[in-house]
This record gives sequence, C-alpha cells and structure tokens, in this order.
Amino acid sequence: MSKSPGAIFDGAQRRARWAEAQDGPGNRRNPRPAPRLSRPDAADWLLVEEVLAGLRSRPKRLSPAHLYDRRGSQLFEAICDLPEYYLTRTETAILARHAAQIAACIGPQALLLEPGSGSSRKTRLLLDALADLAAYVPVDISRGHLLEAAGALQAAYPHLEVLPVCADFTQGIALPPTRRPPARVAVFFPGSTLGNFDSSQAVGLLERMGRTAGAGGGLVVGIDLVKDPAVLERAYNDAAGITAAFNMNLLARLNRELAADFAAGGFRHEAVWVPAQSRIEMHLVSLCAQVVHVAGERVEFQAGERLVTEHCHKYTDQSFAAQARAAGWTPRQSWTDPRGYFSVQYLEKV
Ligand code: AVI
Repeated sequence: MSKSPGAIFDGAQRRARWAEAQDGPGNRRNPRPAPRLSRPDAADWLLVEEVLAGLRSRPKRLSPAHLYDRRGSQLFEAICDLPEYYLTRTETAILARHAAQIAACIGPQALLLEPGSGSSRKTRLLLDALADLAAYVPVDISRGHLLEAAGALQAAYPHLEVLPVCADFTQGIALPPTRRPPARVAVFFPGSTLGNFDSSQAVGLLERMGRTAGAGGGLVVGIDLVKDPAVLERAYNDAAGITAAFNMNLLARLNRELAADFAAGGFRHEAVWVPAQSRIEMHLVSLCAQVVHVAGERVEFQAGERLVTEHCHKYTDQSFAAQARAAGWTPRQSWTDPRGYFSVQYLEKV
C-alpha cells in the first residue's frame, strides 16, 4: 500500500499517477499509438476513490456493483441457468404459480415500478396477470439494456404505457408522469437483490422505496431463504466454474478500467457460508504475497488474504419481516416453493 503523503484524497497526484499508469513511463517521449484508456471523467474518479478506499479497508472489500460490467452481466445471466443456482428457477416458478394472487394484492390500475429491471424477464409473469396496469416503469443504470428490454416489452404489451427510467435505483427514483393517474404505486424487486445489501443499507433502500411508493403503496420482493449450508455453498461454487469466472472478471475489469495489473492466476474464487451473518460471502483469495497497482497506487496482498466482493444475505420470514418493518413496510402475504427455498413477499406501506 502506498505511504506517499496525501495519497488518499490528493486528486492531482492521483491523476498524474493514473496518467502514467495508463500510458506507461516515458510516454511523453514515446507515446503509444492507441492508449488503453481515455482520460477519466468525473464518474471514473468516483469509481477510483471508491475502489481504492475498499482496497485500503480491512478486510479489503469492493462493492458488488462492480461485478456487473458487460461481461459480468453476461456471466450472471449464465449463473441464473446453472443447475446449482436454484434461486432464479425457484422464484420464477413461485411467480408463475401465484401471479393471480400477487396481482390481486397489487390491485387495479397500479403503476408497477421495477428497480434494477435488467431484462424484465420475470416481470412478464406479473404483467400477464395485471390486465389494467396504469403504467410500467422499469429502472436500470444500463441505458442500452434498459431501452432494449423496454422496447421488447412495449412490443409484447402494446396497450401498456412503458416508461423506462435510466437511473441508479439505490439513489431514489423520481416517478415519471403517466397518461392515466395510477391508483397506487407497487414496487417489484425480485431476484434476491435485496440480499446483496448489508442490513442498514437494505433498510435504507426499503425506506426509499417506501417514500417512492407513498402511503398505500405495495412492494413485491423476492428473498432467498436460509437452508442447508451445503445447498447454499454449491449455488455459489458451481462445478462449471461460471461463478468463479464472474468473480474473477472483477479483476479483469479493474485492469481494463482502472489501469490495474492484477495477474490472471494470482487469485482464486471462494464462496463461504457465514452463519453468524446469515450470508454467503464471495471472496477472491490471494494465492501468494503480491503487490498490485490500481490507478497508479500500490496495493499489497498477503498470501491467503481475502478480498470480499459480495455478500448474499439469506433470510427467515421473521428476519425479513423485522427488516421490512424497520423500514416502514407491513408484511401482508408470502408465497414459497415446496422445498421452502425461496420466498416472494407482498408488503404494504401504511
Ligand atoms: C444478483 N444477486 C441476487 C445474486 C445473488 O445470488 O446474490 C448475485 C450472485 N453472485 C453470485 N452468484 C449470483
């Protein structure tokens, strides 16, 4: 780790080191014809500061949001189809089986808001059951993905008003005006994405969703349930190594986007069940003592040192209800699968 004075938040120094890391030493006399990166803009700088702060913390930790570049998103889609990764299949089956009841909870003429909508694949199960929806508002940070998915939905549901919003849903969402005034707002948050937030962040996120939905609003949320640790660990350590590739891709992303030099074979993937926190933790474990450079900064790893890349919390009905109530939501109804692996919950903001 760099001990240079003012290293943590000295932007000018870091910019100079970043430029050198991209172009290589001696670049002014012998410039490369095609530099690896364009100059960082403001968003890149936020990313640099966040990543470096995470690499300086103990244990080293990075936000799981960084797992989802283009390649990471493709790998995650592949994970959803893995035999060991029961979550997507199980939740889809619950939604398919109970769509009519869920739609009855949501009620007529609602606005359906989906934070982190991605491909909106599961949404169709609800849309098919919600005949008189006032509007569907998918929200995603990836503009291309959002517009593509919204276009496909609009074609499949020509009478539905589809109003895509490109935004980071963790920052709160401003609802767009709709042609028909909705009777209520219902938030759809499937996929156990809530489980990737630590407890206080999850409560904050649920509170923001509650503010967006307003009094009388609804929330349909998918949560993964506590179960045999062997089943959980298998889901995140699949035999084909897709989850490992998904985790390792983070290092390739840092190499590409932050001029880092993580060695391809320097780390291994590991996902462990941590019962005290009721979560799977995804780690990258350093295979040896090594020094890595990220945006011009030195980062030391001990042999066996872990970089935490994701937390995946697993709930009981009780632990989820406590979290939801702390955020101002009242649990109304829930549905599960025959094995009790996953739960879809309906909550109301009173
Ligand atoms: C997106 N999220 C709900 C997944 C999960 O299971 O927590 C991410 C994931 N990480 C590894 N496999 C899947």
